[in-house]
Amino acid sequence: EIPWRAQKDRRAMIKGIDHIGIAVKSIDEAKAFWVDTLGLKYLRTENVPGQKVRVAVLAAGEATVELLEPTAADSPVQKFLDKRGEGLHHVTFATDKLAGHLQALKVANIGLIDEEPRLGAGGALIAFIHPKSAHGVLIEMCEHHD
Ligand code: CMX
Repeated sequence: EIPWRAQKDRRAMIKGIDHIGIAVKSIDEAKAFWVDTLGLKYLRTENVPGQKVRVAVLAAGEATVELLEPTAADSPVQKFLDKRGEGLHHVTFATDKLAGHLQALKVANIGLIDEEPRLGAGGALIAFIHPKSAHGVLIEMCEHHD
């Protein structure tokens, strides 16, 4: 049984969808569909060395779509492309007090890829929940400080 206070804390954990990550072989090629055809506004491309990806950020209302292109053979996105091909890679929820929420998730026996927040795109703090603990979806939690 989840104590009342813990339940309340959990309801406050997710503030909204921050972005949806799409694994692509080439950002340049994928932009032809996502930007030129679908009309999402291109905002910027950045390198995220800690995750071995290049990320193109596209505006989609309150949220963004991130096109993820691997920058190394051992990038998690390269592994995903090899195994499954291009497609939906992860969903990212905005949160605050990320470190505290990670502790609560760990206590609840949720499989965490990152037990501590780490640095992601745009200088945000991020952490991943393993898809095995999330009904087959790779979930990222992110905390912005801007
Ligand atoms: N979505 C859903 N399921 C996924 C997945 C994904 N993105 N990636 C892997 N899986 C599944 C696999 O299909 C596999 O399932 P089965 O055992 O049923 O076949 C299982 O998870 C294990 O996958 P794997 O190929 O053996 O890969 P690893 O365990 O080595 O790595 C993961 C998987 C999720 C732990 C790894 O990709 C990871 O650490 N990801 C977090 C970091 C990341 O993805 N960074 C890139 C984005 C960075 C950014 O946005 O800035």
